[in-house]
Amino acid sequence: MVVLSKPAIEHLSKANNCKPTSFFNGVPLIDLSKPDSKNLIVKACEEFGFFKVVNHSVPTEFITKLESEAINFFSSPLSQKEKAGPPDPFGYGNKQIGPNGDLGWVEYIFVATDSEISYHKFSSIFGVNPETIRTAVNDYASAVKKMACEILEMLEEGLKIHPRNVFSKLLMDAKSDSVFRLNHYPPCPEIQQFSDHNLIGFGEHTDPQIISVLRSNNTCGLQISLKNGHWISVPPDPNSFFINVGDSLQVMTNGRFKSVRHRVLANSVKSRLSTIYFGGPPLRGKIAPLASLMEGEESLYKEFKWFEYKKSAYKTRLADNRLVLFEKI
Ligand code: GA4
Repeated sequence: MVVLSKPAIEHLSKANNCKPTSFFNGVPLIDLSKPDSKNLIVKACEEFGFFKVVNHSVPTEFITKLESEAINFFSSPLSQKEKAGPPDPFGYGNKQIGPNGDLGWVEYIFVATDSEISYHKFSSIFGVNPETIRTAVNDYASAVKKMACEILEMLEEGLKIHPRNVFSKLLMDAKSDSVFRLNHYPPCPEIQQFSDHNLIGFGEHTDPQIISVLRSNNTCGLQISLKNGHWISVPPDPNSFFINVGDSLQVMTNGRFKSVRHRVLANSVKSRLSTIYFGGPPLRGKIAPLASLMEGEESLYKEFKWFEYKKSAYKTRLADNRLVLFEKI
């Protein structure tokens, strides 16, 4: 059994009035092999900032390998996992999310992909022989990044943006600040005693980057917030990927796309494992509404460099609206 370290469950956040809801069956489903997907992706980004993709190019063996390495790591003794923490921001984290006091019923590994920092961090997280998990993360992350770029290129076509590749080139840049996390939500039997609320696994937030790609095992928990503020439960699907619009894409589309607010609820019986690739721009990458999307419109946001937004994000709490500081008044 996996034991999470302190703080105790009483100190973790609860989501009120959210008895396990039935699944929402309206999550847009995009078949990447179909010619009309570019328009459906645009529609999904406008309506939900969220969609599910099937017929993707990520090899199943990369997914299974990473999942088995993650299970191995999370089932090791807490004392051993703790040697790899705390996350600063990279490393092993347990209940504490970010530097500003956010807590959740989750343990995780957070790493940079494809970089020197990542090499050193893997060695300190996974001890003397970090190569197997490092290879599993890098193979998986490269395949997912390729898919994320294909999706961004479809979006560019759907939006009729010039010049093309304006989003995907930020992720393809050798200095792209893309990061990766493996989240493990152990079952929490105590929550069966709560009558009118759920325990928060990962609190509500939006992702600061351009696009995030999530895959999970078959355990439920992920919820997204609709435009009207209602939370809906996303049916898990280990064979598909879920795509989130991030804050930076919201800015580049001048608010036409909205970054999706999402959260994860803890499960009383089953363990949930998810892997998320966050596709970000290079630190000095410029984030501003694209001129070709603004014909006749005023820009809603101040122009900024990604490192400025990231620095500001790390001063916020998870649930904060981080973009308000960058809105034009
Ligand atoms: C939310 C999305 C990603 O998980 C993340 C998170 C980051 C962290 O866990 O270190 C942050 C959070 C996320 C946004 C606000 C700050 C930073 C925790 C936090 C309180 C890795 C990211 O990029 O931003």
